[in-house]
Amino acid sequence: MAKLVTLGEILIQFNAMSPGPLRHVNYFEKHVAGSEANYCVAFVRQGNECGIISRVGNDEFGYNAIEWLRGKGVDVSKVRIDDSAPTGIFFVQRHYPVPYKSDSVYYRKGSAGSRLSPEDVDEKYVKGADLVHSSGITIAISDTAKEAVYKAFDLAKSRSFDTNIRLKLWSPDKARHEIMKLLNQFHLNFLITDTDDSKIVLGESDPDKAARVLQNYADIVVMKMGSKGAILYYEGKKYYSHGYTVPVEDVVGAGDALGGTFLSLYFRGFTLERALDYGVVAGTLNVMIRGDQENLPSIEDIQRFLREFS
Ligand code: KDG
Repeated sequence: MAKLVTLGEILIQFNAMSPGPLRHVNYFEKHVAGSEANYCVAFVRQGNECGIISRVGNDEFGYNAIEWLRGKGVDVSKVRIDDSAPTGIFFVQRHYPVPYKSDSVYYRKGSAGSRLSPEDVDEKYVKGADLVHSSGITIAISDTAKEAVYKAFDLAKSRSFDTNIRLKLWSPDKARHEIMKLLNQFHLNFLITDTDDSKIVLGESDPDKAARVLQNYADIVVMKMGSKGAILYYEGKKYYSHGYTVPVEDVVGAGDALGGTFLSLYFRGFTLERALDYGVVAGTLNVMIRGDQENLPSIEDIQRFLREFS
């Protein structure tokens, strides 16, 4: 069994029960989210192990996050309860003002998760992982969280990074600068990104052209293409995995479902191409519900989807 370790903030998500501007939404549904937590749950769902290095507040939402992730089989032994800050939360506004899109509204400044720091990174724990994963969100939320990622990547056997640029957390210039700095410092085994992010980082929204550059920094580049699927680039090869048209409830978390499923199945011995096909199915099912972690399919469910829906 492969072991993944991720570093990032676990958030509580309040997802609007109805579409439209949040000022008119009266009911919200609570979910556990946060990109690296999503990756962990997807990785475990496909039969591997994952632990998350994080902090939550000493509050009900912090306990909710720990108990939920433990229930999903994630190792939460490195989630520290921080007495001096609350668990971060966010709200999801859906289908407004752009149909089929979601907007995240954060209440996370000064949160426990943003107080993640290098002292939370246990050397032995990180060295024991087959793969260490983090994202642009974690290097954006605070300097100490960024330093934690650098420390873990320094110790890691192999590294995965999802650019996941959230422009509510930093400016495009800052995102470009920090992501390029990380890419220049660490060679990645996996780089997971999309064309919105490559436009910010490289000024290039053509996936092939962007991937040509990004392959200088990573062995395997995955370009998430939303409902169009995803493209894989490695060793000079390109593989396109087509997407599916399904009813969209909420797209938040779909990229993490794709990435976590892809990585886990690759570590289980799938070819990169087949792992990507399955990852695209996981991302597709994810957009059909509210919440980031509840529709993650088993291998058998993915196979049934491929037999009956394609
Ligand atoms: O990728 C999904 C994440 O964006 C969501 O779970 C919340 O981690 C989150 C963030 O920072 O936006």
